[in-house]
Amino acid sequence: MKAADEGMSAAFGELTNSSDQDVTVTSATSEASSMLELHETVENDAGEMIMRPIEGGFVIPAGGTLHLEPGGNHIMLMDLTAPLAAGDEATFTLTFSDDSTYEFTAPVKDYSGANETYEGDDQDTDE
Ligand SMILES: [Cu+2]
Repeated sequence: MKAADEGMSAAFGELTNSSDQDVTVTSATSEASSMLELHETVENDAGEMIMRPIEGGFVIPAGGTLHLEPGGNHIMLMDLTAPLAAGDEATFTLTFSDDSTYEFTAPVKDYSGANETYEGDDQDTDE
């Protein structure tokens, strides 16, 4: 997770699917944010890179890995419940299309990137 005092932040990492079937992440929850969204980053008509909720969720291919990274797919923390400082940790729960869940803990790190513009918003995620 990217360190932030308030407002929005994002979580990045790798999700590996060791099964022989595609799986789809349909939602995420965390104590770190009252609302989370699954975002993709796309180019809009004006040629700007914007992020927006991904339609249908994150698909992790059978035997494959989904990379969550700045400038790409990521888990968006829309409204932090408390400041995220480097060294903190937060637990996330992913829900899949078959209603199964997966829980993991992610560390907070200082990171200067990941300042994509949110669709319909003139502000970026940075201070
Ligand atoms: Cu986002």
